[in-house]
Amino acid sequence: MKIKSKNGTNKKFYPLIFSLFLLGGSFLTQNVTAREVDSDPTIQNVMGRETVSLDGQWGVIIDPYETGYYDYRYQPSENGYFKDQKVQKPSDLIEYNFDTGPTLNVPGDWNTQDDQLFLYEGTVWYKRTFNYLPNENERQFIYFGAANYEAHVYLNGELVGHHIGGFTPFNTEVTDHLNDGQNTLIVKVDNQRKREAVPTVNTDWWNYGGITRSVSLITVPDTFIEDYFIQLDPESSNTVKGWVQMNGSNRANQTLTIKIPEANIEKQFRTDEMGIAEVEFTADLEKWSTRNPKLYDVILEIPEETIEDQIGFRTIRQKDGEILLNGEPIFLRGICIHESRPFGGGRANNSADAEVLLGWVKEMNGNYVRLAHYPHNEHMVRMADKMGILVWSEVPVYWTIQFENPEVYANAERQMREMVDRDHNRASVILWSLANETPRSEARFTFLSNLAEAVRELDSTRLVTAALETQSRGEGVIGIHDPMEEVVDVIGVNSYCGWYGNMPPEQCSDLRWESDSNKPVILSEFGGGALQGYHGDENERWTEEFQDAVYESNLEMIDNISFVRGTSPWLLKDFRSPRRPLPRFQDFWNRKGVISDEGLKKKAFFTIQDWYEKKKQEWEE
Ligand code: GCB
Repeated sequence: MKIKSKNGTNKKFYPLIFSLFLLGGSFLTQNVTAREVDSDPTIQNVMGRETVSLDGQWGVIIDPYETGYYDYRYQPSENGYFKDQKVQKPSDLIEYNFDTGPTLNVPGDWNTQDDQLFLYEGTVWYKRTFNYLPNENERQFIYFGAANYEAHVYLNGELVGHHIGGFTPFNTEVTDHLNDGQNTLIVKVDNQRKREAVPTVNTDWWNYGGITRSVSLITVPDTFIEDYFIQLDPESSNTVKGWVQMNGSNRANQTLTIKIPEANIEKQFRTDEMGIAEVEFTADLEKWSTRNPKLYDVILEIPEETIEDQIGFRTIRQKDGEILLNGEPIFLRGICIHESRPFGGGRANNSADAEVLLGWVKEMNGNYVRLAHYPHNEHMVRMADKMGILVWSEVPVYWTIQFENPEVYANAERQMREMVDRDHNRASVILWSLANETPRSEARFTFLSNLAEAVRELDSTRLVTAALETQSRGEGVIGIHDPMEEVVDVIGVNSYCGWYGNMPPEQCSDLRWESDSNKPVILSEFGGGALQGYHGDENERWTEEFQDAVYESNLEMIDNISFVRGTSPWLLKDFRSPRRPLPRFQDFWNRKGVISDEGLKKKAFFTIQDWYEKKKQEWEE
C-alpha cells in the first residue's frame, strides 16, 4: 500500500497552498479570482469534531442574470450582493435586501422548496449570520458537505472560498476573517449546466441546485489532525497501514498516538517535516464484513487534540475472476440508488434518509449498493459501515463529457480526490468508479486511464471499476469488449435487455454472454420501468407486470453467466428526471425504481428479494 499525503503527488506544494490561505486574510479582496481561493485541503471526520451547525433557514436572492456578481459592463462587481449593503439614509439606492426576501432551508435543494425554483438553473445567493467569540490558539473553518454546482463563499464581504463540483465537500479557513460578535456568511451557488462541466449538460437526473448538504463552522487547535487514512493492508490481514496528516505551525516532529482500546492497541508515531506520520502496526482485529459489520473506536491523539472515529477493518481484492472480501469470494447482491429522499422527491441528506434507503436494501436481501452517479452524502457511507452494506462510489463522469479537454480532466480528478479523501476510512466502500456509459474513443481511454492511475495513487486498498456498455456479437450473444477492461479491477456493464431495444422481455433469458477478460463482472445496471399501482398484462409497458417480466427474464439470463460476481439493477427508487416527460406514466419521473417515488414497493422488488435469497444460500453468506 502506498503512503501518500492527502494531496497525493502534490505533497510538496502543500505548504505553499496552505500559507496562501493563512495569508488570505490580509490580501483577499473581490479582485482575487475565485481560482486563487480553491483547494483548501478538506478536514477529515467533520462529524466527529467540535462544530457549530450553520444549517437552518438562510435568506436568499434569486439572481438569474447574476446582477449581484456582474456590473452592467459584465465585469465582476466590487459591490456585489456579497457586500450585503444596507440603506443608511432614505435616499439611498440599494436594489436588493436579503433580510426582507424569501428563505430556504439548508441543507436542501431549492427545487423542491419553492415552486418558482422547480426548474430553475442559475444563481441563488444565500445569507446567514452567526455569532462568534474568539479563543486564543484556535482556528476556524467553514465546511460545506456539498453545494451544487459552483459556490463562491464570502465572509463579511470578502471572498474566502470557491468550489466547483456538486457532490463533494469543501472547506475554507476563516480564522483571519471572523469578527468578534456578528458575522455574515454569503454564498453564491450556481447550478447552471455547462458543456465543459462534470457532469456535462446531458444527464438522466434532476439538476437539484443549492446548498444541498450541511454547513458548519469547525473549530480546531492551532495544530490539528487534518486527515488520516487508516486501513488494513490488502496484502496482510493483520497489518494496519496508513498515514496521518497534521496541519499547523507545530506539525513537524509531533508525537501522534493511535489507540484502539478494544483491541489493546496503543502505538506512537512521529510526524515528518511535512506533518505526516506514516503508520504501520500489527493487530489482531475482528474483520468487518457484511455479516458482522464490526467497527472499532479508533482514537488519534496529538498534544493539542484528540479525534475519535469508528473504523472497520477488512480487505478487498480481486483474483482469478473472484471478488474477495477478507480473502473469501463474495457475490454482490446490490441495487443502484440515486441520492433521492425515500419518500417524495428532492435530495436525501441526513442519517434518517440513509437508514430508510439502506434498510430497503437489507430487506431485499442485499449486501451491496451502487451509489449512482456521483458521490452521495457522508451519512450514506457511514450508515453502510454500520449496516454491513458494501458500496460502489462514483464520480459524475457520465455519458459524453469533453474527454479531450484538460480542464475537464482536472475537474474530474479533483472530484475523485475529494470523494476518496472523505471516505477513505469507510470499510463499506470497496469500489471507486471512474465513469458511466462513456462512448469509446482514444481520448476517453486516456482520460479514464489517467483517472484510474490517480485514484490508485490516492488509495491502493480498494478496487477500481467503471460502468461500461455491451455489444451484440451476432444472434443471441452479448459481448463485453472495451479497452477499459485492461484498466479496471472489476468490470461493470449496463445492459437493458427487454426494455431498450427490440427484444421482448421473455427472450432475454436465452441470451449468452461472453467476456474477453477474466476479471470479475458486475451487471451494474439492468431493469425497466413501471408506474406503481398500475397493473395489467405483462406485455403492456408501465405495468408492474411488465417490469417484473423484465426482471424475471434478466435474472434467469444472469444465472447462466459464469463470470458475474455482482448485480445492481437500475434501481431502488423512482427519481426525477427532465428526460422523462410522458404524461400519466412518467410526469418527469424515471420509473425504473422497484419502489415508487412515494416509497411503495412494486412487484419487481419481491422478485429481486427472492433471487437474492437464493444467491445468499448459494454463496453461503
Ligand atoms: C442508463 C444510465 C442511467 C439511466 C438509465 C435509464 O443506462 O446509466 O443513468 O437513468 O440508463 O433509466 O435509462
